Amino acid sequence: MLAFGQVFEVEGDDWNPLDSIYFESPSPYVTIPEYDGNLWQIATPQKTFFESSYSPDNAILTDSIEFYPVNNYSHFDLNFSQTDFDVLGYNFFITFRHKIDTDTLRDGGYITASIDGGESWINILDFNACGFAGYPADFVEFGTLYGSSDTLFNGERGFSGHSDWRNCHFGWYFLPVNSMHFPQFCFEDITLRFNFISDTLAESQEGWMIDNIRIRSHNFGSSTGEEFEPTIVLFPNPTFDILSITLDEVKLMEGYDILDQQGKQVQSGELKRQFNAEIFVGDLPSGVYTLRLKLSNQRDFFRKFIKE
Ligand SMILES: [Ca+2]
Ligand SMILES: [Ca+2]
Repeated sequence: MLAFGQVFEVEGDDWNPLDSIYFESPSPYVTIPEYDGNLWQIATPQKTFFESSYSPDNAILTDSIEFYPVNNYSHFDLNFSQTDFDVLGYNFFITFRHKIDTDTLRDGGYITASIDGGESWINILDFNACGFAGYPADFVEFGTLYGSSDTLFNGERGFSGHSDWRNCHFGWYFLPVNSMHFPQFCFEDITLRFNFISDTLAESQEGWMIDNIRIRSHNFGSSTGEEFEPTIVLFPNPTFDILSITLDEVKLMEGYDILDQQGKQVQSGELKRQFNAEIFVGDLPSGVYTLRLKLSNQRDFFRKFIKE
């Protein structure tokens, strides 16, 4: 469970946290496909170099006990949509902590992205394509990603070698001019795929471990107030019956809708509350839902939650 006030690091006051994945409870954004040889698992590390997670107790890693085998391909996905994050497509950043132990420039990990539902994938180093109304939504990174010469055995550029916990920080940057209410976005959905590969040569190495994935937007500041981006905490998440909503500043909540995964409205209501509110969701079937939160004099905000 995420706890209120739980802070593991400070990465700059001007980076708004939108959500976090600590791997201590199920996350609606994370998918680990099941197939033979997929090493990724969410677990408590029990290796020599990967002896502990960044935030206790769990991380996502290429097996919690064993060295990685030869000829492996493994992946997991992070799926984000505009119904999760209204800033998606023009001001959207990811940070994570990771540790790696592989055969340098042979085995390792790389991140690809798809904005067409998985039809095509591109290494995020090359993901610099979209623009909006003449303004580029450039991919940016902060010297924490692999570079163009960090080539793995299959020709992909990626992380490899041996390093202790490092931060990785990248995203898409678009300077808002007037308003957050753009008529369209560069992309409405994005999947980030974390790929791990190993070649035919056996090593006794531990692979790749990731923790504390944070989803952020940049706070550009505003005199108009239009770029208000609250931190909205849904708790507990997953929930069995009560979903508590807390804002990081006092705003009048007016109402909410709950949407299922097909986007169909399955519950709605008035709130007329400031700062925090509770919703009974005990009648919903188990699954992943999106809460659309309506705030007075603001656009709607969308957040995902899991009903157990
Ligand atoms: Ca953790
Ligand atoms: Ca190898």
